[in-house]
Amino acid sequence: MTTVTYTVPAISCGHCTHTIETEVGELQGVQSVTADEATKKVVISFDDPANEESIKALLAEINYPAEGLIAL
Ligand SMILES: [Cu+2]
Repeated sequence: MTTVTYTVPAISCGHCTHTIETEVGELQGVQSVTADEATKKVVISFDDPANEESIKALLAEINYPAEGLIAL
């Protein structure tokens, strides 16, 4: 399993974190998603077939683009 942390500047309230957790959580292969309103960080753990490209593409699609990779 791979865990990544992204900064998502568009997070502004609890609805944002809920949307991200729900949408990314539905992606096949994603094991867990934790979005934090205060730090605007999203921690995602995933296995195949999910990958960073598909996760970032989904975040962009739901209007919460990831700013960068913080840690592998
Ligand atoms: Cu919000």
